Amino acid sequence: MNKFLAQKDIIPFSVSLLSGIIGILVLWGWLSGNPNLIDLNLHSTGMQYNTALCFIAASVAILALCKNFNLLACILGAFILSIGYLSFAEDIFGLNIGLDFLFMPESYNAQEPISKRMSANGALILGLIGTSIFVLGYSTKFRLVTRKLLFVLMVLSLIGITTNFMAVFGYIVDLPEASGWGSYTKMAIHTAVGESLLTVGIIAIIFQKASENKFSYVSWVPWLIFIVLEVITLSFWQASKAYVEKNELQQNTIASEGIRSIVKDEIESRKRALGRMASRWQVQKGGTPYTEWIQDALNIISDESGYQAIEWADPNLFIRWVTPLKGNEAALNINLTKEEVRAQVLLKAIKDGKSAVTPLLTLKSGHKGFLIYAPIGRVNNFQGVIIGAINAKLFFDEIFKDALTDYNIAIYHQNELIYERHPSEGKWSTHDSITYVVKEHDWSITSWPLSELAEKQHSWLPNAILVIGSILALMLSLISYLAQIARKNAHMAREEIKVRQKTEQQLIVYSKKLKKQSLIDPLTKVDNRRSLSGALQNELAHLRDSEMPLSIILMDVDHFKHINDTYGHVTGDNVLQRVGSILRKSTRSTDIVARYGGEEFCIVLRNTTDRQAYTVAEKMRILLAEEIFLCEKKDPFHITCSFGVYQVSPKIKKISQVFNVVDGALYTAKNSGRNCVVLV
Ligand code: GH3
Ligand code: MG
Ligand code: MG
Repeated sequence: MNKFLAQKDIIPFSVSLLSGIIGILVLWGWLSGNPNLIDLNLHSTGMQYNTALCFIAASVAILALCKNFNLLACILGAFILSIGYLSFAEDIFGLNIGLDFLFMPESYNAQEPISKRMSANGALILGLIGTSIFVLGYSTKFRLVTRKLLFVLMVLSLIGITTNFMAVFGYIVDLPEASGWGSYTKMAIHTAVGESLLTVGIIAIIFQKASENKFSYVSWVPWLIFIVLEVITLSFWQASKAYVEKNELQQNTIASEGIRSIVKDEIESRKRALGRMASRWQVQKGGTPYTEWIQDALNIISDESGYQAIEWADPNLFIRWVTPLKGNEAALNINLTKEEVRAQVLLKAIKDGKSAVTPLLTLKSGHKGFLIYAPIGRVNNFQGVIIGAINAKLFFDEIFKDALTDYNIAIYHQNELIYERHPSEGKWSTHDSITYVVKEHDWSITSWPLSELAEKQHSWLPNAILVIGSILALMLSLISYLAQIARKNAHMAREEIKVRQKTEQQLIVYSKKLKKQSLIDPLTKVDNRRSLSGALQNELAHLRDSEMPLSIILMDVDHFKHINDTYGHVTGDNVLQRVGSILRKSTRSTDIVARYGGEEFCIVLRNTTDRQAYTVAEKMRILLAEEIFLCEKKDPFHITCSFGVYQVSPKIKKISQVFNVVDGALYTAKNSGRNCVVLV
């Protein structure tokens, strides 16, 4: 890597390069009037002019943060956050402060506008990006970077990146934008991608600042996991809600269309039936065979539901017969021109020569209903009119008997309820109901799902997503928190074990040292009396069973008192040290050399007979006698030593017995003029 592009800068550099390119291309699209650059998938959700400007500013700002041009980053950050938050406020409060055109050259206002307002969430996240850039620049410049501050910026960035990710995801799975979060996910796809890139750049810089300041970000992890999962959960919750509502609306719309077409079809079919009856009789000149009229009418009544009566009015528009007559007597001899509404429809039907339907009215029987007029012949050949009087309640009851039984239906005529199915279900909720106005009859038909169906339609899925997602978010962040604690504890335990092991080793070394010290004579470095006793006791215990001889030499420096007196105690000590070392050198490693008392030494020789021991002692005596000792300011001098030698009898059990015997030999040596070896 060269000096300009350090390894740590690779991520911020590349993301700012990419988002910068996006910004420049879109800006170019706006300036050159190329909608393909502004709106990639041409659904009128293009990247806005201001967004493109902010993208360019943000990519420069991220580079500035990398290279420590903190003031520049602050200025650009302030620009971006102002545009982001102001656009967000415009969106949320429905304002227009002219921000959309502020930076746009005049001539572009005239162009066919793709919506020029940033989407609310796009604007909000741009605000967050601007804030992060500003705060990073400011805090670095004035050395105010703290771990908490970086944590907060990290949270903002994660909210930003997850929301953008969900917006991109919304495009991939084609989330609806009708309701819920979905309406906010429709930012342009390249806005979402670009904002994600910028956020990644900011996160990389946050990590840089954290490591520059040696902040550990490990403890952030549980929080960050929670935030990411919760934002994803909320997005899916809203998206699934939007989906469910869209489906529900679709289903209910289809049902309502069905209901409306049933009404229309049924009325049309009645009009046609009466029309057929009328056309059959229009060809008959002269009188009307009453019985055949009646038979025709009875057929229609039995075939089609809801008829109160079928009547015939003569060319003067007086009703001349009614079928069935019973209960409808009041209609006979009525002059149809007397009532305005009826007359209007009737005259139009006669004029057009086509069947026509009256609005809702009160029939002569007192029931609510409507009339169908089927003229016999046209105006110039007018022979009267066939009238179908239909009882509205019976009619609707029949036609809706088997239709869409999951839905409630209410039909109004000029705000008057004329029919309702399943009235026990009470009022519909405006949310679920769909109303159609049937203009020609002046009816409005409202339908809405019955509670059972509504319950089915109101899927539990969105809430399940919310609950499960939130629980997952909580659990995973908790698990990562516990894992961190466990790791920390394990680390501490390992450290403690290390310390203990070290201490134990030190203790072992120390105790070995102590043990050694307790068995060694500090002056001469040969074994001390304690060590000698232990070893000798051991040898005596095995002596009986062993074939091997054991010999012992006891040695005493002659006239040592005189040496001390003549050359001083320090020289005396030196003499003792030299004697010790000479004795050690003139024995085998299996032999024991020990300081028995002041200037007395004892040598235990394993697997050695008294004769052999004698030879060893003699050799020692000569070596010691030949050794020259030096003393400052005095002449060099020699010493002599006396030796007692004894091969230990297997019968002997106590050490004291051994020493008594050998001491006797030494005593003899002293008395025999010293500087000699005496064998027991
Ligand atoms: P002899 O030939 O009969 O053994 O005469 P001696 O003077 O050697 O015998 P004695 O037992 O009377 O004196 C031993 C002396 O050794 C007495 C004591 O001061 C001296 N001595 C004992 N231990 C040490 C020691 O550690 N360092 C020195 N410098 N002198 C010691
Ligand atoms: Mg002595
Ligand atoms: Mg002595």
